Amino acid sequence: MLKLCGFRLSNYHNKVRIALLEKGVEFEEDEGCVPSQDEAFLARSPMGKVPWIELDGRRLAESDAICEYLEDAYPQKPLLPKDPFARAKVRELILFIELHLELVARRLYPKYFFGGEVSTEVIEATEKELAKGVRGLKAIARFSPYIAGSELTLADCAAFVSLPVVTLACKAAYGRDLLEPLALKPYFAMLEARPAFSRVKEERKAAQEKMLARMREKTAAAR
Ligand SMILES: N[C@@H](CCC(=O)N[C@@H](CS)C(=O)NCC(=O)O)C(=O)O
Repeated sequence: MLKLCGFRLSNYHNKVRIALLEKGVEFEEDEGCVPSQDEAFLARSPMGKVPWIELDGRRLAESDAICEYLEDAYPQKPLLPKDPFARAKVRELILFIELHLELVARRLYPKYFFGGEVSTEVIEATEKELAKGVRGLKAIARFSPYIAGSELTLADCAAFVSLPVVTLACKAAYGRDLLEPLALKPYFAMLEARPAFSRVKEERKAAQEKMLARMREKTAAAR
């Protein structure tokens, strides 16, 4: 059986989980895979990242490659349109969400999520880059009602897991949500009405609570 490896706080892991659940693919999950540059980990995931999938002794990394594989292997419930141009438009949306927004916002995470340092120059430059990404996504997103149009697609899976993290980072860094012009609230509420989306969101929350409890225990033990 297909095995998804990663952890439930990862937006990329959760994107693949939603796609699997929406498509009704049976899978097992190894949710204890925390990114690492250790040799043993790199032997399973060459970039030391999550997620990846394992199937019949083979491995596949990169969430977009995994989602495309799922689309080819389990076409029954499609998450990409049939028309080649419409398919490319969905991929364009995913790139805007991940490359021009989430990966840009990620420069802020060391300071605002992990208690590290990020220079003022980087914080300011990131704000400008994010504004460009928001403008770009607003220009191509349809929200009618899904982000690519009338059908649910992989772009909705990507938006649902990545854009809230960008919002969190923006609020922490700039005191406001740079994604505001996208007016995402009703769109997310619509997606959350779907069992796959709400389940992944709930399980992400549970994983976060578990991690925070573990951290509290560790701090208490160190005192
Ligand atoms: N492009 C990759 C990104 C995966 C990714 O960055 N995952 C994060 C967790 S959300 C990770 O493994 N980070 C550890 C690292 O970058 O070393 C994908 O789509 O799968």
